[in-house]
Amino acid sequence: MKQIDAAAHVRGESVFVDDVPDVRGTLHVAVLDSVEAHARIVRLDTSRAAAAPGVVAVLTAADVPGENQVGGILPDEPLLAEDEVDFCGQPVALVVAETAEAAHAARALVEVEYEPLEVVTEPREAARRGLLIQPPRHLEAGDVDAAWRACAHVVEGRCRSGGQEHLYLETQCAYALPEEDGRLRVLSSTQGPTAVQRGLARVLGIDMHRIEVDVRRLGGGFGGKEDQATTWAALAALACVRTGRPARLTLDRHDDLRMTGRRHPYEVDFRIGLDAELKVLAFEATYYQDAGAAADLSPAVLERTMLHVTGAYRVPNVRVTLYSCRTNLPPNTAFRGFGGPQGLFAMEAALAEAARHVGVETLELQRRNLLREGDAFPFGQLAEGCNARPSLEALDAWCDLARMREEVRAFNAAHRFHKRGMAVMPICFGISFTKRTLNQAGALVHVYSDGSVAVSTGAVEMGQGVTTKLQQIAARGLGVAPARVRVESANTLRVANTSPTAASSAADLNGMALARACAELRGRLLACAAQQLGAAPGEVDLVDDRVVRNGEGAGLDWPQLVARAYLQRVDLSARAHYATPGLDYDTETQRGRPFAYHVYGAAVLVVKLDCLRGTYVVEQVLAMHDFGESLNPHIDLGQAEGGIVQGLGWMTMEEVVYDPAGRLRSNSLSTYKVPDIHSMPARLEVRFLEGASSDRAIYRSKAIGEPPLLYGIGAYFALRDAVLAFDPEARFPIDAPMTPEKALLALHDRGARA
Ligand code: MTE
Ligand code: LUZ
Ligand code: MOS
Repeated sequence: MKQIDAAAHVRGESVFVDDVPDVRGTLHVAVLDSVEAHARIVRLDTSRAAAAPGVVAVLTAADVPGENQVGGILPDEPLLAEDEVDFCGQPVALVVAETAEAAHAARALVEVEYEPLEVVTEPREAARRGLLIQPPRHLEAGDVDAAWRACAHVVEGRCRSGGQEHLYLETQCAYALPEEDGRLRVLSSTQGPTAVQRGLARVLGIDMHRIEVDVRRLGGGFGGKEDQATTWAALAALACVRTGRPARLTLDRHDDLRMTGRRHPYEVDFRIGLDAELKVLAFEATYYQDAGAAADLSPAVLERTMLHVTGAYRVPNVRVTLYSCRTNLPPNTAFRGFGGPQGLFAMEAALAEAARHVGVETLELQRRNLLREGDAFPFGQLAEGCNARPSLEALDAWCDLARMREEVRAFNAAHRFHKRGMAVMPICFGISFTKRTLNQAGALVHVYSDGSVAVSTGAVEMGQGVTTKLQQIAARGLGVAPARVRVESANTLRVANTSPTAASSAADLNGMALARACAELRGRLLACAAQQLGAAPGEVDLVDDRVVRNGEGAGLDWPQLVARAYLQRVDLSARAHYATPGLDYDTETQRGRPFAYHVYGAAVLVVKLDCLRGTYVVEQVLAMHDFGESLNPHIDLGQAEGGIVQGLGWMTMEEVVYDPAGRLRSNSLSTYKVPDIHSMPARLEVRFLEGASSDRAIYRSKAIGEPPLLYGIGAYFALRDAVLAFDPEARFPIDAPMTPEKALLALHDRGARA
């Protein structure tokens, strides 16, 4: 089945928040943000802006009726700045006007006087000063100190991976409409309808039942709207309750780039030890996460990093310490992979350094240390249904990695100024929110008397195809044609207490709740059918829109059955709830089972580097991926390809640059480069690992949204391989992304080697 939104998207008919026509009297909101990264506000004068043409109100922190606070995990993030600003881009005041143009024009008339304070933009510097979001996290397994003594090789190093801009096509936006009795209806581009509902209740000081949040679809989220959509919905809602009129807020691209957070940059110091057989015996590391100026989701991201420090490998002795560092930058947030990619990057860096030190191929170390069935992760969970080795073996059988290596070597021997590089990237990603509570979902199904079906869950469509999958799940669960099923918007009135669409779990969790609701309805309808046909309940079933009895058509189709059930006063609506069983991770002891299961796979990447210019192309990415039994192979392939390219961007060209004053330099799409059609690998192929299935997710499928991004990490190490082919003595920091500038320095900067 095709992505059901596809046709409407290409015709421009799909409705996003900005496409919803303005209700009469709608006002427009522009946000004035801080131009200082850290400062005291000594004067804030809104009178000139308030007097400007078209302006209806100018609002500041003093106008917030409830709590001026949007921090989800820690209460450390004011909605509007009070007497201090902590990052450039922090909202300070709102201009509410009759038109968006008037609001933007008047923004410049708000007068703010700042008294600058000391700015910290480096996570290590923040850690040195004790500027931490929370006490450091620490995870230990085995006996690292004893293990070093048994090591034949011990290698130390450090690495850094950079931030990444979500660059959803639809920028952050919300539309708040006042209703009777102090009620509010909010259209929000959010991954978390309930998070927005809860956040607005807090900021406005009203009950959650007065706030309806409705989400039809997003023009992309990628984690950027898991938590950070709340701020913009709250600002629109604030304008709405303060003026009593509908209010709309849409960030333009520059505002969005400047004001919102990104993927967390990480710096890591590591030490890795191997025995004489090249088995990794010990891994010790310190992680410095750049959280930005407020907690946002950083503690959760840090936890996921901690649970991914060993990547797809078995490491018996581990000791890691992780710091979440408070800097004067916009709060960083969820981004596809949620700290997992940063963990895997550091492990690959350690293996690559160890391989170079020992003088073997990294692939040799990877092969010898990949997880096997039943191996323990450092937090105690066992690798079950472990497809780490099967994925690499299947990749090898498909591509012949030794032959590929030979071809790279031959090319490099024949070319002086062009070098190819190759890397294999095994992945392992835990599925479930690490916060146990979030692993639940609800579904509501109505069968109307004509046989058509309407489904509601908390799942938010953001291009990943969850709506299509839910439609398939409902059709399969009821035994009807998919065309009978309509998946409705995610709406807090229909399904309450939803988890954000995140952690790749939307189809797993909502799909399971939906399947349960459908099973309930199917049972009721089959009882009705059996009665009608005078059959025993076990004899009848629903298949392809009709009732079958002992495998034969029984002369009763779905609409007839539904009409009959309605006449008989059978309840044609059902709701169900699902909570992932078996999760028992204890954050105190840091032991137990945080994940329902892991997703595995292996990819090989080949790059070609122009050693005079530092420019390069990613020529091939071939991935053998563990999809489980895919719910929808078309959608899942799209997710894999999109995730891979987003990972390539993170590792190669997407460079977030702040100056020491904390001002964003890569503040537009001319200075922040993302992969486009021209940077697609000439050969990008993803295959389905055979025999993969999971008994822990809906219809034996596996989550797909985030894991494939991790293959992109291989691009960094393939480029490193190419640099070392040009100059085996090259010394350069492991610092992703490997932009062409950095590649050029790695190739030629003698100074860096001193
Ligand atoms: N695909 C598209 N097209 N757009 C997106 O915003 N977000 C990704 C992934 N794939 C995203 C996407 C992220 S970060 C997650 S967590 C998952 O989709 C969420 O959806 P799922 O749980 O249905 O996989
Ligand atoms: N969000 C979250 C996530 O709150 N917890 C998680 O574990 C997670 N993992 C991936 C993406 N988003
Ligand atoms: Mo995805 S980072 O879990 O929204």
